[in-house]
Amino acid sequence: MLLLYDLAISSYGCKTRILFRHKGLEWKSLNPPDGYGSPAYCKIVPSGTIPALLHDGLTIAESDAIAEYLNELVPVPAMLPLSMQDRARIRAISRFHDTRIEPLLRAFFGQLAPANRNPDFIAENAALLQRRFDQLAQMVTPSPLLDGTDLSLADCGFAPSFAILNCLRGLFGFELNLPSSITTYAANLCAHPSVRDEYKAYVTALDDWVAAKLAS
Ligand SMILES: N[C@@H](CCC(=O)N[C@@H](CS)C(=O)NCC(=O)O)C(=O)O
Repeated sequence: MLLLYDLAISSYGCKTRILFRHKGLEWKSLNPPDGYGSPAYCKIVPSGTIPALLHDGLTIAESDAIAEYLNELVPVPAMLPLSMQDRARIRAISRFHDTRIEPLLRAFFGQLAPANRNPDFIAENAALLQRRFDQLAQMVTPSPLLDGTDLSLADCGFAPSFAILNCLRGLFGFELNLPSSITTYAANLCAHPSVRDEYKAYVTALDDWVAAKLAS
């Protein structure tokens, strides 16, 4: 049995759930006891982060490590390309997403409560995000996904990030010209059979979470 410490609103959890679906795996999501980061949860997962996978005596955090583990556990459909160079390229894109794009999206969360809003911060963060998406467009040629027609490990994290981006743009109205190749990629990714239901569920969880923040 695969157990995942997770919450519906977790973007890295969503990344992992897309992988489960693509691999045809059944899993059970568990709420971290007392919430992520809590002393009770840190006793199980020392970093306190979600997602964390429990399987066959292994407890492992970090979504990319979980993704590689699942890809080895169930090799078909393969989510890494055949050649060593292409695998390195896909891993690099996944790291770029997790370390350069997602943290900028997350940085907007502190601006949700109307009383905390700082227009300069929002504009500056949007400019940084623009730079990262322009860089992404230089490093990838989606056709239609990052590794051609096969869903790869690098694609999974982008789905929740596109949901967050759509939500934040609607809310804050900041300037961002997503390169056209990335706009097309987002549409293709979110319509993929292994992604679309999880994407839809994530949008619902995100809308509920944002509504609660706006009311706070
Ligand atoms: N690098 C981690 C990031 C996971 C992460 O930041 N998860 C958030 C929830 S979506 C979290 O646990 N935040 C709590 C914390 O950073 O202490 C991964 O890829 O799993």
